[in-house]
Amino acid sequence: MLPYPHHDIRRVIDLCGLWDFTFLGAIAPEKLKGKINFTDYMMVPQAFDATPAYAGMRGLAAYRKVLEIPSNSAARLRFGAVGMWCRILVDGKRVAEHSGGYTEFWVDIPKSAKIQRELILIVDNQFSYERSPMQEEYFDWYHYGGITRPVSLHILPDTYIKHAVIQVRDWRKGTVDVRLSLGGVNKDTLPVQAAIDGQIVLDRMVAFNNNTATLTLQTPDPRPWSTESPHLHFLDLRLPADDMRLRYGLRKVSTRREKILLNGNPIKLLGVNRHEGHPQFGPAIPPALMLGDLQQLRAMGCNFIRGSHYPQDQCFLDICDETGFLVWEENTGWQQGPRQMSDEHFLDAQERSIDEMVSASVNHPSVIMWGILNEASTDKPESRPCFERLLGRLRELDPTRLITYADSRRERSICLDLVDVVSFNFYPGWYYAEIEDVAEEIQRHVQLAREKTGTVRPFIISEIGAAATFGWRDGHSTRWSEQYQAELLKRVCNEVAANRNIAGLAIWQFCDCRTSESARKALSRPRCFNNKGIFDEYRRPKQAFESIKAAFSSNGHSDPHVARRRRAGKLKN
Ligand code: ADA
Repeated sequence: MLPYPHHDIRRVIDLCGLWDFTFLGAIAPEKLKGKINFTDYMMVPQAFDATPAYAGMRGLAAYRKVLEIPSNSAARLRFGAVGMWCRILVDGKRVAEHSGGYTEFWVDIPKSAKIQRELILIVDNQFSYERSPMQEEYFDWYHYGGITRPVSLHILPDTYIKHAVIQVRDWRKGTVDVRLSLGGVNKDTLPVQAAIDGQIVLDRMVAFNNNTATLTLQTPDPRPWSTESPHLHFLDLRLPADDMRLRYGLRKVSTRREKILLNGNPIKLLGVNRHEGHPQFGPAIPPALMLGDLQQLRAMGCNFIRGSHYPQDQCFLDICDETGFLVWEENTGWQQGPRQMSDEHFLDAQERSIDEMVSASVNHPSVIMWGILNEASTDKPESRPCFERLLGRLRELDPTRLITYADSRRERSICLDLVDVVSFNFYPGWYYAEIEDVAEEIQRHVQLAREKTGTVRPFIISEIGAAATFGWRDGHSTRWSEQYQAELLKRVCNEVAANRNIAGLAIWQFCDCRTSESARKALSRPRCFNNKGIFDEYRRPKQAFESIKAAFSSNGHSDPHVARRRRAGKLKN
């Protein structure tokens, strides 16, 4: 699902739809022998283990599709995401393997005189540290399997546009740097044409060094991107035989003491953590539902989403670009300890995944922050080099965005000086202390963030919340009741809105989500769901929805879109 066509000249074949499918059982890929018998069908995108026929199954599954590629032509496949590990075969030959269920990756198809080509994917959703070191069973969300995001086939000329990164150099004047990378046959020079919003801004021979050139372009009629007015510009790049269309927003993210600034103005981030999950689709959320989620958030007065705890669907980020939401985009991780932090195999997988995340998401104006490794053991000496390496990689890939990570070790953490924004996860009134202590605990953490870094920098509450069983409205207002959750979150929102030293809030969490079925987890997770959602898993609001909305609007943080339309005279009070 693309919100706008990415190519006019290049032939792109959408491979979403029905694929041949078979579930092979709980075996290791090395044990797979002989010809695969395809006995069923599966929709792409979809998590196969979210369908009633294969619900909860773990093992290997095979997917097949016949492709048509012009004889001896270059071609590449783009996979939005495959959970969790996959091997890709073309005409029976292994061409690639990929691990990590939430990032986009590309696969080159070997040239052939044959037109019809058989594509087979062996997909594994079994927990295997060897194959999928970034996803482990103990995590507090359910790891689905299958081709969970869209797939497309790109038929390519000999030299083609591989990637283009747009960096805003001056958001007021509309100057942008475009780093253009070529794929296929090397070229030292090539004619390039660039148009912005339909006006040609460059048309000349361009010299490429190692297949890369940086073009500085001027937006003819620059309009800034903001949460209230998320204006997007279109860039069309043309080579003699290929093209690419990209969108960008003219905006700048920076910090000044305890504030996060968007285009020079302080902005308070108010929002939620959101898992990509639904009982019937797993992480393959239909675009209509993505928009529905954002509409609910907007109604509550939110402007911010932390994509917990993995890179988000590109379609979701596209909708955030268009609707003016701000996003914390985070690489996959959950409470890893010293064992993983000091393991090269794990670090390599993290680094590859960070590269893929940045490559796919770098042009989204909605993404203002990168994060890694939720709640890792940041108090252990093994973690410091790991955080230095991975955060360093992020800074190297993208110096224009803020860097953070969600820290739960707080007092004991030894990594907090490495970030631009200090973010703490803590649960007063749920895992410790009482509901009456919420405001004071928040204030204590603001102070703690300053003491730990010895400097004043923005502070975000990256997780806070309480569980409520949908529909359990109990006169006693105990923990697990909707009333308790609503009251706790009201106190959180009021304190955050009133406290000038807090730059942002991401409530845990947008909606209930399926989680690990291990006995250890299940006993504190009724139904094997994490029930701290403001909505249940079908997006039915709990009482907290109204209390958050009331708290944000009474503090002047009402829906920016409503405010804009009101100012424009389109709505009465
Ligand atoms: C942690 C974690 C979340 C979730 C939450 C909870 O802070 O980061 O993923 O597990 O706790 O519900 O306890």
